[in-house]
Amino acid sequence: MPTSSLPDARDERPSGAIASELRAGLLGREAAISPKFLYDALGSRLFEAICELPEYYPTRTEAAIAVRHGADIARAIGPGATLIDLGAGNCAKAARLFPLLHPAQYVAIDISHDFLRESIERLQQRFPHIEMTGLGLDFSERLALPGVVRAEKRLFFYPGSSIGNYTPEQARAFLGRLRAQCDDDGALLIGIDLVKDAATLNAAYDDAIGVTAAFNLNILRHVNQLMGADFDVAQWRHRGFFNPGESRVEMHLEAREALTVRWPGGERAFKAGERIHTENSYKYRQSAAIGLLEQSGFRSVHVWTDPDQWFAVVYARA
Ligand code: AVJ
Repeated sequence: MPTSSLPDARDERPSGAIASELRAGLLGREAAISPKFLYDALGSRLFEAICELPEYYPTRTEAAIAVRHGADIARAIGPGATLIDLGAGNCAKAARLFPLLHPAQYVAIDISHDFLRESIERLQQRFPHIEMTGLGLDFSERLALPGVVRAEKRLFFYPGSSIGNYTPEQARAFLGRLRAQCDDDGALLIGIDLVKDAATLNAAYDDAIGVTAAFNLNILRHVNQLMGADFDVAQWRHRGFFNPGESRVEMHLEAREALTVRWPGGERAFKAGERIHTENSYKYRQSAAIGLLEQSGFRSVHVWTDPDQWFAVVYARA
């Protein structure tokens, strides 16, 4: 009988640790907030809306690769995997793999625990025969998998180019931690966004109707809630642009006027035009993407891409 456990392993860090991480970021010479804090319940919904935008090419390009090469991908992986979905969100990408992949167990992990709970409840009704577990936790610094997660044939699934949120150095460390949790049959199926022209990238991260702006600004509401800060969203504007020197898109929030943000025990003054860095989204050349996986201890890397070479789906064996 399949079992389904709902997101219960909430972010295991005490809320004090989250507040001190946020404080350190806000007090840096260049203020920063980690992109993982974009995802509260509203942020997860806004990200779903971004994925529907005509300008935001990654989701539909990755989905087209999965449709076109799904049979090949499934053949490479084989049935009976322990499918571990990192940053599962609405679980839609994994759900489309189920009929091809026939996983033995599905483990969905996301920092946005309430959103994940609703997603996995819906999914368990659609696929009652697949054993499912939801874990509401932050896996960015360490990945502590509870005993319910099978050790055999783990397939870490990291779609959407979320790896781009890490610097290449951080990405190698993160992927190395996944590799260390694989047995000999373990593997990784990952989506990696590729370098392309700046106009396409700029439009994707600064869309015409302002959904990405809302997604970025919502981080301030979430931070207010997490650390008791008094950010006034109306005092900030969204910036999203490609930085070719670093091969990454950057998102920032820019102060519209001079202002001071206060929280229990501290404050930070911002000049007009001063920014908070909220996200990096690194874009790789295909050769660099393969190198990243090999340097993390994965091997026999197989790459599928779209005709424009905008996005890569990569399967790498442990
Ligand atoms: C979920 C990290 C892959 O970097 O494209 C979308 C997040 N930020 N629009 C990305 C995002 C702005 C997205 N990832």
